Amino acid sequence: MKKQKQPTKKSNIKIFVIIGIILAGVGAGYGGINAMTPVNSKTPVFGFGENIFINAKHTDQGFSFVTQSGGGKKSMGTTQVSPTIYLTRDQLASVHVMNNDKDFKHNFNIDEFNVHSKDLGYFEPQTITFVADKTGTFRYHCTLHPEMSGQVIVQ
Ligand SMILES: [Cu+2]
Repeated sequence: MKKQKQPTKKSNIKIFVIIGIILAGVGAGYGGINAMTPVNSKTPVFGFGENIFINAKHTDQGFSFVTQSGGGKKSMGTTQVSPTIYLTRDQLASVHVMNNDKDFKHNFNIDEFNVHSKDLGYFEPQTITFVADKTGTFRYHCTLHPEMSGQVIVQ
């Protein structure tokens, strides 16, 4: 009787080890889908940050950044020029930039957080995720058009 119990215990341990390996693998795979590394950090983070939608626009008054209208009926007339971006310290933020200017390329930058989009063509979107890891008032801007700028306030 005793002789038979020994091998049973051993195989139980083996099963636990195998389950452990499987769970670790599933965990890593899941992380691979959802983890992203902010542009100013070496550590991948999970989940989604505060979403900031901003568009580059060209009017008779010149070039500007505006909040994305979203296309809904409610958003009619609520376009804000050079909107101030408010964040809390260590908050994860994803900036979704879109160029709505048919004639000119634009880019989006927040130098202090290593946020630099490429020069975006007409209707070209780019999302940049960063961590607001310091407090203060910073400037976002387009390097091609100095008048395109606004504030990022991290509290
Ligand atoms: Cu520009």
